[in-house]
Amino acid sequence: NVDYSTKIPNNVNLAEDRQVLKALEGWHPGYMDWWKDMGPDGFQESLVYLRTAYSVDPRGWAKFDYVRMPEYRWGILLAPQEENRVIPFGEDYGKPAWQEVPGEHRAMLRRLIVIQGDTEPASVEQQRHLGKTAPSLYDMRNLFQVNVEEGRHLWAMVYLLQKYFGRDGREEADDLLRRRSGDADSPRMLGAFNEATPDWLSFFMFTYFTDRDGKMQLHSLAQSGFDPLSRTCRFMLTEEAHHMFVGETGITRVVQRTCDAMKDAGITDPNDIARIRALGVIDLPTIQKKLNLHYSLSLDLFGSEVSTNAANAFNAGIKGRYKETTIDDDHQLKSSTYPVMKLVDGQIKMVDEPALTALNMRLRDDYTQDCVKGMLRWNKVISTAGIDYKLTVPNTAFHRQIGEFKDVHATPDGLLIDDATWASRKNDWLPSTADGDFIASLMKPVTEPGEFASWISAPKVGIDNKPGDFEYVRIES
Ligand code: BYC
Ligand code: FE
Ligand code: FE
Ligand code: FE
Repeated sequence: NVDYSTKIPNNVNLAEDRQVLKALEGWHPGYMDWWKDMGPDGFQESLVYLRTAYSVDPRGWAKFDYVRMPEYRWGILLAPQEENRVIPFGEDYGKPAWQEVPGEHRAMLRRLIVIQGDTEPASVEQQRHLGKTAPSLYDMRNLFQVNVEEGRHLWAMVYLLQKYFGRDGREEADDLLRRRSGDADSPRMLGAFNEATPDWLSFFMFTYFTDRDGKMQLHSLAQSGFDPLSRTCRFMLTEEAHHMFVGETGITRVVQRTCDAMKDAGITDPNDIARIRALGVIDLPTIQKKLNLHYSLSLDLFGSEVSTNAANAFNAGIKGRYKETTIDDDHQLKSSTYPVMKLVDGQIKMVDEPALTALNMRLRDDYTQDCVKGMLRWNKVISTAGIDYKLTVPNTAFHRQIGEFKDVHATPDGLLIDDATWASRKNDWLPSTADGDFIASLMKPVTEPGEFASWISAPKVGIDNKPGDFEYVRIES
């Protein structure tokens, strides 16, 4: 059900939507220029064993084959239209979902689509140098799979902008190719997307924690009363699952390798850092520091705990809650409250706020629960190895740049501390320059099929059930 006859594969009948097809075809060369400048560095000619979406049927939407990334068929894929779908929350609760942009919510809707769209190319930019230090061809392939799909997510938002927002939509689409992650003059819109992803441990943390913000936000937008946005996000979520798989299994494999090496060397103390590092693996406390960094950066992506933007988007029927349709309440939040973590007289306290303004906090709580679930696996590996150590998410107040705690310092345990204490202890909680240098020293590329770098164990199963020594990337092509 996907039309591959047009230059832009799609299931939205672009062949008969000439104006939008023309707009997208006009945008295409700029996208290709961007991909060549800012996409994976050094591997544009390599053949990569990638999956390409060929339908939106959850069972079997993908086809695997060797593809040169610039020839990847980035397409427009929306989940099927649900018959008689209604707006599931807000002031227009129960009315038919919008197939066109409701005029009074146009600016808000455009803004959310632009912000969502902006993160997708940003992550590709952040990760563009990682191919050169991939710990295996398997990992390299997964990186590139994530990258082409983030590229497709950009296409998904650009389609909405060009189809539904006319001239200003086209301008926004052009701007999405103009901004650059970390650029001083024209940065990406959200904080975490201007941070570096310097090494593969960061990449795995990013796909675990930051792509998971993507999951939560996409779930909220999938509830949208604006049906084309909802359908787009529903399909994007099926791709997102793989990104988080890459993060979860990536960290599991790093932890596994560390524990195995410690066991082989007869080391039981996880804080025996010099000896552990000498084994060519990453010590658990350093993994915890990276976790602290990426988790706290990702919490910032939820915006302020108390937000009128969030309340307005909910009232408008534009952005709902995680699993909105399964929540048993009025879906309007007329009188309910929600407990919000706040700074009151220099102390961290839970305060009941109107649920409507506390929606960012609620989504963030759902996010934290989701994060913690996958982490059980990492801790299982550690405890099975007989090592007394536990990875945990830091307190919400730790290392924040957005929201209630942006002006204070807190320990990972949530103890408020002064500037001097923070300055002297910071390197115990966040990766230091020395930690970064050590990790960087391990980032030696491994390109022999079936082989893995010293600091990460092999995956349990291959992609598309391929054997362990499968050549996922043919670098010389
Ligand atoms: N950095 O009321 P507030 C993904 C701004 S990730 C910089 O507190 P609001 C992916 C905010 O824009 C998912 N600025 O928050 C993952 C506002 O500015 P204005 C991306 C920030 O609006 C991995 C002001 O502060 N999708 O897909 O309720 C790889 C006050 O805002 C930040 C979305 O985020 C920040 N962290 O919520 C690839 C969904 N936080 O208007 C992809 C769409 C806030 O005063 N976006 N600000 O100039 C949204 O739903 C909302 O915009 C936010 C913020 C949740 C981000
Ligand atoms: Fe994405
Ligand atoms: Fe990051
Ligand atoms: Fe993603």
